[in-house]
Amino acid sequence: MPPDQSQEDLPRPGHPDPQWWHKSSVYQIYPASFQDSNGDGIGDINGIILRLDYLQRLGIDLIWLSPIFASPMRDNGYDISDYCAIAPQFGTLDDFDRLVAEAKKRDIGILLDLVVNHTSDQHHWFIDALGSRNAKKRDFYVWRDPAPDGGAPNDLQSIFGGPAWTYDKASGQYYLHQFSAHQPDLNWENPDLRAAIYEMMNWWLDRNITGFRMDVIDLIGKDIDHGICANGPHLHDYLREMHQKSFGGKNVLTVGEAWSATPKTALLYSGRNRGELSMVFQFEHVTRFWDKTYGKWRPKPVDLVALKEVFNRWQNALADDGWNSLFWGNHDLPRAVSRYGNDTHYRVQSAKMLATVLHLMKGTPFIFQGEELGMTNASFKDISEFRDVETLNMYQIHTKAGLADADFIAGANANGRDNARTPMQWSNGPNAGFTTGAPWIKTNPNYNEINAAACLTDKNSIFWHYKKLIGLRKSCPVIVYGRYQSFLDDHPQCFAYMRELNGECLAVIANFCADQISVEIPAAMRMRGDNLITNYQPVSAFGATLELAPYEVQVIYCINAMA
Ligand code: TEU
Ligand code: CA
Repeated sequence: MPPDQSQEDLPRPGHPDPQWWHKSSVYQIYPASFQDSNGDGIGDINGIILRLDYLQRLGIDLIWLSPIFASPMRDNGYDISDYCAIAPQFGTLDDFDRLVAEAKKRDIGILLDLVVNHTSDQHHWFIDALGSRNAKKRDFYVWRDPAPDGGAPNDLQSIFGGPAWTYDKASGQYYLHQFSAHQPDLNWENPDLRAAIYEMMNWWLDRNITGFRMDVIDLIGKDIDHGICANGPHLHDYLREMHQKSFGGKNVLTVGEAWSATPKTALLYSGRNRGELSMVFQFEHVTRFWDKTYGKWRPKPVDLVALKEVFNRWQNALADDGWNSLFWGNHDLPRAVSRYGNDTHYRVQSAKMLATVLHLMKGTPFIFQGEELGMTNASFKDISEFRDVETLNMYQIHTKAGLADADFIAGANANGRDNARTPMQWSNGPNAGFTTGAPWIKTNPNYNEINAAACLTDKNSIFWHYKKLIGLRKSCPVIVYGRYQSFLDDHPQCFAYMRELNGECLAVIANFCADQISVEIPAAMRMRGDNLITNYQPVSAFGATLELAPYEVQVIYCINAMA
């Protein structure tokens, strides 16, 4: 939540352009799976309002709300049919206004999900555009003539599988959809379309939201005739225009989802004099461990040296300009503790370790619902249990091509999007306290053990560890602005780094494996100070060697170590 102007921080050493969101933590809510309030098995806005006290207790500053707009829900709301209406299963505009007001009372701001690379095929713009080349809204979408053989204009594939072009018989042209055929791409080259989007953004900004998460924003500047989808030639022009025409000067947070982002392009989006976005989500720590041919459906084990190389490169590249987002998971990714930690023998220890290593880096941390409980991947047995459009499409494609059912399901259980979408586990009551009805997607049976009620009563739980990290970011400038330096880059089990700001310093040493290890500590990290946070018994000094238990993390804070 942005502070009132009068309380605005004075510029502090360590950053030339301090922003209120530099010390914020964001919590992502996937509305269908968070809290059902009326027993229909689907989470809703009133359910979120019921849980605001819980979020306030956790200490987060902002909620990123995945889409809540009118939608046929082919892609759970990432297919919007009316940008200015709320999906009836989620509630009403009044409910939404109440959510904003109730969240504000708790110093929590709301970020809406801006999905403007595409709409639903049920959006009135597309319904108008379909069928005639002269339709008023025809040019709001991307149409091309068939190839000479009558087939698709080119062989571009949709991200959800199959061709990215669908034929409209009535008008004799194909329309582009980088996702499912029910999600036609908008034509950002059309200035009227752009104006309509900015108007819609301003309509929401006037309802007192605190910013936007921007869905696949790197796809809007495409040059499809030259085969360029992501990071196209017009992307940054559009983003600068969007900034000027909508949120610029409004003191909001904007984060663009950009699978194509590199440290270099991240500076174009988030550089302080660029007039574009606050930050982007980059995915190198995710895609680095995908298979070259089968992508996420055949995941590779996470290699710590490669993982550190990614984080270190991003921390260093955005040290003086731009800003990092920090996250392990979201609604498209597997559960953090299952992917990067150890959800069988060291679930609690590894979840706390992962949180610590990430939250003490420079950037704005994002927590995906249930991550603060150490929720784990779902393990579905049969394709009928999956709900995600991408998983279901890919199942058809891969099994038709000869992949065994069980192999596909193993891949989906490791990396599929439904892992993140099982209901939030509130208690050990029926359906984990998520609904009194039948949940739209199966609850993870481990809710008896893993749930919010149990975490809240156990002061050693993952929840309290997250709360502590969120609080530390608010009270320690070195966490927000300190210079990052990595150590032991080639060590296959240990993640080690320091942060330093005006003589204050922080040393973080973590064991990423299930063995006890003995680490030789680099000279610069040997120090005595206060233990800031740990998941085992606190140590207050790093000597020449350090014994670390499985997934142990130790953080020491001291003043003047480097002075
Ligand atoms: O995701 C973008 C996206 O490309 C993902 O679908 C991801 O690449 C995929 O899971 C990899 O296999 C955003 C939203 O976060 C996602 O939920 C939507 O489905 C998608 O855009 C379309 O709006
Ligand atoms: Ca409901």
